[in-house]
Amino acid sequence: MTASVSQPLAVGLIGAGGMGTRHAVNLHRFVPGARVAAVYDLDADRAAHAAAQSGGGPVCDDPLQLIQDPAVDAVLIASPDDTHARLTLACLAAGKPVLCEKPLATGVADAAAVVEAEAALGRRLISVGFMRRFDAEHVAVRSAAHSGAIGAPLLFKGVHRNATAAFGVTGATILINSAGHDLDSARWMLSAEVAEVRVRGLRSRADLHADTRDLLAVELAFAGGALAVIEVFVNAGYGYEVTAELVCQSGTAVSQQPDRALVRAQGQRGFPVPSDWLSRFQEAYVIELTEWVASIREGRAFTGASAWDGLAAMTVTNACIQALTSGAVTPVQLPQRPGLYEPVNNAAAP
Ligand code: ISE
Repeated sequence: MTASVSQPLAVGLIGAGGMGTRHAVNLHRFVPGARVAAVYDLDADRAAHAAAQSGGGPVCDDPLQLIQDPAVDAVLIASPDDTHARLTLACLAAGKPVLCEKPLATGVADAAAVVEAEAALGRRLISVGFMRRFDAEHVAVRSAAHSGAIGAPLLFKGVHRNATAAFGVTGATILINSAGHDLDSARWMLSAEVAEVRVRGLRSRADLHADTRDLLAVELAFAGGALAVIEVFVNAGYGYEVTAELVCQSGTAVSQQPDRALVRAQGQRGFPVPSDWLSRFQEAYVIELTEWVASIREGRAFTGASAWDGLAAMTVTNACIQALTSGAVTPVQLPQRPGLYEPVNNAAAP
C-alpha cells in the first residue's frame, strides 16, 4: 500500500450515484483509517454533492486522472456496470488497490481480462463488492452449515425481491445487475463452483414491456452434487427482501431480515420491510469497507470477493442468460483458477 501507517488511506470515489454516495458517506463517518480524497462523476453536481457529504474533498473531472493521482492511494468504483472492467484495469495499471462494485464486468471476456491482468501482476489488488458476504445474517447461515452441526449442505434456496424495476428491464440485465449477488451467495455458501444452470422467466404484469422478464426462476447444479434454486423478482411491489437458506443433511439454516421493531399500526402487528438494498445492507456495506481498508493498511488480501469471484459470477451469469433464451440446461465452463486466488480464509472463497 502507498499510504503510511500513520496517515489515513486516501480513497478516490468513481461514480456518485446512490451506491457511490452511500460508500463515500460510510467511509467518512464509520470507517477508521481512511478518508474520501477525491470524487468523480459524469455529473459534476452529483460529485460535488457526494464530496460535500463526505468530508469536502476535491471533485475530479476525469476518472483516469483520479486513478493516477499520487494523492489517491486506493479507488472505489461505483460507476455504471459497463465501466467497471475498464476502470479496474486502469487501477491495476496504476498499481492501486480497488474495490469495484459488482459486477466486475458485464461480459465474460472483460472479466477474464481483468483476472488475467491481476494474475500477471502477481498481486491481489482487486476486491469486488459482493456485500452479502459481510451481512451478519448471511454469515450466520454459512457458519451454521460450515460448523458441521447440521451435516453437509445439499441445497441453497435464495429469494431476491426488489420493489420495482425500470420499465422494459430485460432478463439479461436482471441476471447481470441483480442475480449476480445470488449466484455469488450460492457459490460462497456451498463452497463449490456451478457446473450447470437452467433459467425460466416470465413477465409479471400485462402492462410491462412485452420483452420484460422480471421474475426469474434459476436452478443451479454444482460440481460435487449440491443444488440451488433462486427466485429473482424485481417488481415485487411491497419492498426489498433477500433470503438465503441452506438445506443440509440433518438440518437447515435460513437468514432472517434484521428486524429491529415489531410495529403495531392500522389494525396489524408486523415487521417493516426495507425499501431498498441501501437500507437492508447498510451494516454489511460498512463492515465490507472497514475490512477493505484494513486489508490494504495491513498489506494482506481482502476476505471478501476477489476478481476470481467476479469472473466466476459473470461466467455463471452468462450461462444463465443463454439458458433463459434457450430454455435448455446449460453447462458452465470456468477457466483454471490462477494460484493467486487460493482462498485466504474460510470466509472468503469457495
Ligand atoms: C442493485 O444494483 C444491487 O446491487 C442490489 O444489491 C440488488 O439487490 C438489486 O437487485 C440491484 O439492482
